[in-house]
Amino acid sequence: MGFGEKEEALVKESWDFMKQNIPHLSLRFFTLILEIAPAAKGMFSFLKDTDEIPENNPKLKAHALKVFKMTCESAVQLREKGEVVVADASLKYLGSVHLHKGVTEPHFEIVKEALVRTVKEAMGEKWSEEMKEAWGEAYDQLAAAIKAEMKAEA
Ligand code: HEM
Ligand code: ISQ
Repeated sequence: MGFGEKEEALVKESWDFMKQNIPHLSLRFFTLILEIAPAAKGMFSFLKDTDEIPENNPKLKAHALKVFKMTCESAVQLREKGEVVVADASLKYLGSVHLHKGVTEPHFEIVKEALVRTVKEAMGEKWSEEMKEAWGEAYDQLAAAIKAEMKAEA
């Protein structure tokens, strides 16, 4: 599937809607990641020493928000420029962080699943198969760019 005006509009529309509920959604996103892959917990510095997912961990929220926002913004850039661009962190830096945290290929699928499910839950009746495809595509493009930087540094 390509990423055109329609896909961009779907991602933007759902992102605008989800913005109203960031604290809840970031927690939900993260909870889903750990539900799908409990072992991933040890990778996150802000969770290592806790037994449960903190309800009110500012670092967790800030991080999860960044991931959402970055996926959405890179989706817009993707359509406008035809390439992945990330705003406040360079791709090289993101590649490096994930490489050193031990993130591997299968992890990217887990985070994708959690992201798509979070959007689905948030959108309720507004959710559609097209929306799923659009977020999936936006995520895949960003993930591919991060993975390419990881390979380059490894
Ligand atoms: C850190 C984004 C995929 C695990 C980060 C940071 C961002 C980010 C923005 C914070 C970097 C910083 O400011 O220091 C993304 C995006 C992804 C992605 C956009 C996919 C498109 C993944 C995957 C995993 C993962 C698949 C594995 C489960 C981590 C970990 C950190 C991190 C462990 C470090 C957290 C810490 O302890 O500070 N990611 N990430 N990320 N990410 Fe991801
Ligand atoms: C970092 N990378 C990917 C997903 C994340 C979700 C929540 C917090 C931090 C993250």
